[in-house]
Amino acid sequence: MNSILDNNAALAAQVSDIAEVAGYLWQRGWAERNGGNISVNVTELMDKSANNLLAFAQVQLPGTFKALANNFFYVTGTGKRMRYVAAKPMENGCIIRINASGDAYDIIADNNIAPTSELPSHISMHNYMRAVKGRNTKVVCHTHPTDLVALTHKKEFLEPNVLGHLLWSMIPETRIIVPLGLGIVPYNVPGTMNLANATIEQLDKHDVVMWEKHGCLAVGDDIIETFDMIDTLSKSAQIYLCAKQAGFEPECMSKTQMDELAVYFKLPE
Ligand code: 2HA
Ligand code: ZN
Repeated sequence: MNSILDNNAALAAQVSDIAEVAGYLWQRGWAERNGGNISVNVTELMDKSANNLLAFAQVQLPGTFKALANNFFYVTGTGKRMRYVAAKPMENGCIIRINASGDAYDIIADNNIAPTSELPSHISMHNYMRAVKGRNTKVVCHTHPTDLVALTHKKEFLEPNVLGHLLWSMIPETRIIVPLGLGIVPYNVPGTMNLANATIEQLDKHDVVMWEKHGCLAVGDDIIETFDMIDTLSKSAQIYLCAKQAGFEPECMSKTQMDELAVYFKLPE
């Protein structure tokens, strides 16, 4: 079967990175059944002929996302499993094109696979990052890291900055690789715009947020680096839980040690 990737090496390389990360999400045990979803803005990788591709069907979006007009995204498919996205990304995801008014999309390649049910929330986050934050982030990645989700079951960790600071204090890398810390979004029904809007509020200050008792969502410039942020936070969560399982309270890096890192690596405050 012909694929849109056949004559576009840059797009093929991007989809290959997405498949690589989908494999990591599965291997980590963060992507049971169809858990998690990924969208990546691939507009800069598309060639002009993509505009002539026939669409399978046009679907209305639940709003107008002007900053994404005429943009293209790779999106994992609804109900699709990450372990199969890893093996066959174009059979478990699709390329969509947002229309010129930013209020609808069509699926243009390779197959007529409906995007993740979280698409309206992903699109609203991509739009927010570009229109309001003025950033060219390309990735939204949502997954269910067991250790991080476990920590959202403790009420005091849901207070602003508590969990983020605790995870920063486990290992220097976390302060450096996730410099904007961790946002917390109270429990909401998955796939709803309530959850999306509460997430967007946190994306004002953070690139990674925890959804209480559900999962993690990260925005980033690059799918590999977006995965790395979640992976590093998960490492911190494992160190914390390992110490607790061994029966002691971890000492944690001190505020002075973390502030020193911020100065040395010129991290945002
Ligand atoms: O796509 O993880 O939150 C499946 C989910 C929804
Ligand atoms: Zn989820």
